[in-house]
Amino acid sequence: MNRTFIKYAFLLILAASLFAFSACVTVEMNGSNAQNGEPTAVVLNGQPQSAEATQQPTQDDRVLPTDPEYVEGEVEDTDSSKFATERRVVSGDSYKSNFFERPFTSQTMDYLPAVDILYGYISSDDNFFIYTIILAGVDYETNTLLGSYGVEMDIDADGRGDYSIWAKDPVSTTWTSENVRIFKDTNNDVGGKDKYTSDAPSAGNGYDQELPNTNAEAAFARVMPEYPTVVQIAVHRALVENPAEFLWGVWADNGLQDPGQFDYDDHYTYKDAGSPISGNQYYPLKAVYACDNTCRRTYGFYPDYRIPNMCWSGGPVLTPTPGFGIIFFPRLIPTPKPPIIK
Ligand SMILES: [Ca+2]
Ligand SMILES: [Ca+2]
Ligand SMILES: [Ca+2]
Ligand SMILES: [Ca+2]
Repeated sequence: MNRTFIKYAFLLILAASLFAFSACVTVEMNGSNAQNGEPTAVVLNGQPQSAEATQQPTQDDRVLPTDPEYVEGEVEDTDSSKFATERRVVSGDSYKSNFFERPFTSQTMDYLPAVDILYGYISSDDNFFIYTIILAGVDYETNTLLGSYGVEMDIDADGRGDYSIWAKDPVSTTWTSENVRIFKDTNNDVGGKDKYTSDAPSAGNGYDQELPNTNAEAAFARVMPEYPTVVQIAVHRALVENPAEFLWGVWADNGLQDPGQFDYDDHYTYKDAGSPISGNQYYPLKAVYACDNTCRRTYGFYPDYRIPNMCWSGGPVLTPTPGFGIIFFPRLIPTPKPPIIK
């Protein structure tokens, strides 16, 4: 056995144990204890409004993200493939609390593996926060990731998202800023009146300002080389005000795709949004469809109180075990599964 093998074996074991450990302490974000009852749905239509988007020339001489080898935080999400053939989910969707598990078409409830998040990770380097989103599969027809993949960052930890960064229909396996867009909420109305629950129907302007992605400090995305179901989004620290402490959560959205309507559950009533849970009075999905998000993890701080949208189990956020703060990364990616239906 050579040293490399031993090292990888060790890391694999470490990763596996960490994984099991974190699975125990991870809060089911959209648990079945959807205390607030039915969701309110917000609908965004069509593609994100285009802001004279200004694509960067192909030759990019800006500072690019590095290859993240380690993760500094993870969030687990419901795997909806389990009940996909039954066109329903059994957990993970708590509409009124802004937790969505909706990787299905509207009305017909066809399963969409390319918008079914399984895991989200955060890594970083000197210049970037790098988010990794693992999807259940690729789109059945295009064999690619189809939709908008994004991250919301709450940089003042008030429970309201402040920035959202999106990559649409990513295909490049090298870092590109093409089709990567950055939105900011300038009037703090993401989350609506009550940041803990749905305010629908209300009409704030959500993430109302698009920032140019052509400056030296930019955001990039790529499909992870050799992993077609994994997308990575790298956000230059300076773009989001260099936060040391913040919350982050990830998204997949091939439905509304409209940051201006965030939070969706403040715009669309539960009834209009529909529900993916069979037996729910609002089943099936309607206006808020083909999307998935995770609860948010903290980065750089460990509160013992509940912040809206945070993954929450009723106790303090666990600090990383010394020596286990980062785990070997690509070994955790599940093998893509074959199509289940269709
Ligand atoms: Ca999911
Ligand atoms: Ca905030
Ligand atoms: Ca709200
Ligand atoms: Ca706003």
